[in-house]
Amino acid sequence: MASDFPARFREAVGSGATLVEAPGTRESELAFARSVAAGLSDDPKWLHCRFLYDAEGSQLFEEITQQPEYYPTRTEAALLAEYSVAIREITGPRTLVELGSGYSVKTEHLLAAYSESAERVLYVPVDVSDTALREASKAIAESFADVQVTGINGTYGSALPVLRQLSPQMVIFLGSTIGNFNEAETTAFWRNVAGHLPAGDFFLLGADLEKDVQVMEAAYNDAAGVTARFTNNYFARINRELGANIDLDAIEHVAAWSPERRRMEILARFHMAQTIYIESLDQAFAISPGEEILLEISRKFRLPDLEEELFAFGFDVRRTFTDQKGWFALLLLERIDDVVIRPSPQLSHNVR
Ligand code: AVJ
Repeated sequence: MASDFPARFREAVGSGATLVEAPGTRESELAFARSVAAGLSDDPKWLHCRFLYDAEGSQLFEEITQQPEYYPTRTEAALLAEYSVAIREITGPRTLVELGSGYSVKTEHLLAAYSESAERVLYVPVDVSDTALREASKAIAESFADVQVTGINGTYGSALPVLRQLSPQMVIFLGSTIGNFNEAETTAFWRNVAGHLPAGDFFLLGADLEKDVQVMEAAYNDAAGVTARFTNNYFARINRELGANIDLDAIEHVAAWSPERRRMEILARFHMAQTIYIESLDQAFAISPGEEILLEISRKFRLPDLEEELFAFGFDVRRTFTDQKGWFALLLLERIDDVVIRPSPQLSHNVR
């Protein structure tokens, strides 16, 4: 029963377990098929970006982060290396909860800073991949004797009901994954987090900032073609898991900046007609030559707008860390009490 999860999690932390599975984590066999069918029935067509990250896709994404054009990961890692101690000095000792932790590589800077000043640090990584969680907790146990890892295998949402019991804490959400959410999803996300995070707790957000269009577009069109393979893998996965027979050579990877929506859009353009047949649903979808399917968005942010939006959801910016070029930002946010209404410096210097 879903309501038992906070109690189960409390027991797991108490007994030092490395991993708890949140309810509903195992997807039904049909979930992928239904999601693909929903997107391909729409006009224009789209596909849920979540399904880009199967074992194959997650590995390709790791490879993307190592490409010279893909600046976000290394810029954020450098900020964490430089400012983790400053962040800990502001928040004081705390439990660290990380949404979408993956292999927790960048987080090691924070774990080092927080375990330096406390006898014991609890780290709660949250991820849908249990393999990544297991490998991360093993690596952390080897490097940090004073860090207890109790991970949650589940979606971001599944972790929210346990936040109340983890206070004082800092929730970490890195990589500008927030940019994957459209406006409606972003609103739902911040509402949900704000509703579960007690006042006085902190939230560390990694956000990719607007910059030269050429720089942003190059990051999603690397010369080695890894991002193109990442796009291709979505359709290879449809073939593998849904019994389709898509000609992968018919697909061209397209990644372009949308000035209206201020986001990168990653699409697959088909230059030949295709039929995508989904076995389990016995449904077929026709793709016309030239048709494009939207796979992923990556919104880029302007700091004053982002700070204003966060304030409206009950998050006050305590400090913003950016690199010299101003390409990426780490925002250290404090959850403030809803009933306290006070003038916001962000809002006032934002009125231009
Ligand atoms: C993992 C969502 C942060 O938007 O930059 C990178 C995904 N897709 N290249 C991003 C991605 C293609 C990435 N995030």
